[in-house]
Amino acid sequence: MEVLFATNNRHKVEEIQSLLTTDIRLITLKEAGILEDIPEPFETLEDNARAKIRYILDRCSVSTGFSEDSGLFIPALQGRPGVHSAHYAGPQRSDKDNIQKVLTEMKATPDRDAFFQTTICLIWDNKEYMFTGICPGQITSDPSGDQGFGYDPIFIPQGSNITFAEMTLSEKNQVSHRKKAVLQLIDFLHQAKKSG
Ligand code: ITT
Repeated sequence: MEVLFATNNRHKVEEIQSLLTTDIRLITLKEAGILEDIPEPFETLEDNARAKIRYILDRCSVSTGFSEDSGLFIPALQGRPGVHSAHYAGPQRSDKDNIQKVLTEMKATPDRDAFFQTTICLIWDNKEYMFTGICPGQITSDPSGDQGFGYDPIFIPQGSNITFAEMTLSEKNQVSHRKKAVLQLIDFLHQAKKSG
């Protein structure tokens, strides 16, 4: 089974591809011949995920696919960076600048709780399905590790004592928000394949 994944983020492709069973192959935007940036103008992950996959399906000959929108939510910062995680420090989308902005805003904050959330929007047979995964954890006071992407160097998932960026891909995949959402997607695709 081939499914289009509407993202320009190569780390997301890598993480999700490594979670999929061998009977599901991702078609990337590059393979579909789409190289443009996908707009994500809304204030919720659900609305942005829906907008991304609809934008891409309108532009290619494929009728089935999914997108995901994700972000880091910090209650002590009233939920920021949230849906604005990718360009929190500005349009240049620098992971380093985003991390620095979060650490500066949290300097005097003892409450280090945070969570990552991924929301996947699948369009299948003209219908829309949403799958959500959450990973709770804590924000460190300094960045540590060089694996992964985004805010991985400052996020320690619950039950661990190292950051996502100090983990291998398979260690991160055991507990990540993305994995929790992808497992629901895989379940759905397997059921759909059986019944159709
Ligand atoms: P697409 O829209 O093309 O899929 P993107 O990078 O713009 O790619 P999002 O709009 O969903 O993706 O932004 C999510 C941002 O949240 C991402 O750029 C990171 O800064 C952060 N993020 C999401 N998941 C993360 C993870 O597993 N580890 C670290 N940071 C993550």
